[in-house]
Amino acid sequence: MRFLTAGESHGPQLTAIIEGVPSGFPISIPQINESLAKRQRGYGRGRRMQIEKDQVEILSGVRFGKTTGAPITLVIKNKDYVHWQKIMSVDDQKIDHSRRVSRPRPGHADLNGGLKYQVKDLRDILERSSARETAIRVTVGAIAKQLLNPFGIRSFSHVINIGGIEAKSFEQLKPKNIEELIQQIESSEVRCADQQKTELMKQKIDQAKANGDTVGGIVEVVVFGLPVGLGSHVHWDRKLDGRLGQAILSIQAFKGVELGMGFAVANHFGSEVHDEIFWNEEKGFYRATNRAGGIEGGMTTGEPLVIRGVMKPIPTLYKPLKSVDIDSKAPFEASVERSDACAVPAASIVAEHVVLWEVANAFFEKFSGDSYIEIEQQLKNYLQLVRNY
Ligand code: EPS
Repeated sequence: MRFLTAGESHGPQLTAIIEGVPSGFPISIPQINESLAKRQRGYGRGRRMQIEKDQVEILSGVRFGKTTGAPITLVIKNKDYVHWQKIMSVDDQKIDHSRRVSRPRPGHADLNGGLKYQVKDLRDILERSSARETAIRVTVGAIAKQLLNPFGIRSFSHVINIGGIEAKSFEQLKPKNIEELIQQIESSEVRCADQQKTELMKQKIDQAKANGDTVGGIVEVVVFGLPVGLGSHVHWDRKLDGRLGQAILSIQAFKGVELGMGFAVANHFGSEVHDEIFWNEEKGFYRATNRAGGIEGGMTTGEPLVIRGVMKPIPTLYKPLKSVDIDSKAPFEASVERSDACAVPAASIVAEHVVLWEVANAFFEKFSGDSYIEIEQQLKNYLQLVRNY
């Protein structure tokens, strides 16, 4: 499968076209909208989120609630567009430069993009580099989620650090009841299972906001029910961990990614890092630990996939940062722009959905076919082979 997205932050809409989706998979629009609503929530979001009410429209590829095998077109309308029609006009007769940007904001794509594309209105860059685009990527991931659902593959995401306030990771939580954990995450305004840490994280966001500043953090995504052997060891671009790394780092403002123990492996001996292999009649092959985060040799192990990403504090600050005007070359202190103080909770939803897209792609490479029935049969055969190995 593949997809493209298009659309500007203050343009009329965001669009995605997904190609290669097999037929016969149920698609629920309310389920996609639920993912979109979760991405819009979260303590620390700015005024823009009060304007938008993201709802997906499906314009092709789904009929009577099921995929047909044809390309799926997804659209989210930008409600804020009504205020930006002149500024974002396609027509060269209606040029309005009143919101021209000549002052590149440190930490954004503005300056590099302006130099690279040789545009003198940096709005041309910021409109597309904006994290508004993550809304449409969540819809793509929400389709992937529904393609994986019939095979018992489930996921969740949560926040384990905001501005240095750390909460337990999935491995540290060792939850006995996943549904309970998910409920705790969903009831937290920052998507953190720990109530006390939720309050501390909110205080940190308030503190940043009061100072005209922003905070980043760490999100974690967990995917269960994966069969062994998605991805491959044979080539660089077939390794699932490499592909997941690309997916996470492609999210606006993400600066790092780790799987399982991640960077902490540097502090340990090999005997403390690797997952020993066991076998019994009931489970077949299994590991008693999951330090690898569910991937070895670029392939899934059958244990839960555990991946984290770190998001930098949003670079649009009320507190001015030094920069240089592209016309006068004179230094200035960046002007005030509307912004979020923290978008880490939203980013955890984005991370989950980009991960699900990569997982779904790897799944359909292994179990390829044009229809649900074909794919289901292949999975059954393969699981039998694994069982009898
Ligand atoms: C963003 C800036 C803000 C955020 C936006 C991402 O938008 P605006 O410039 O319109 O105030 O609200 O995020 C979204 C619109 C969204 O849907 O997540 C940026 O510069 O990246």
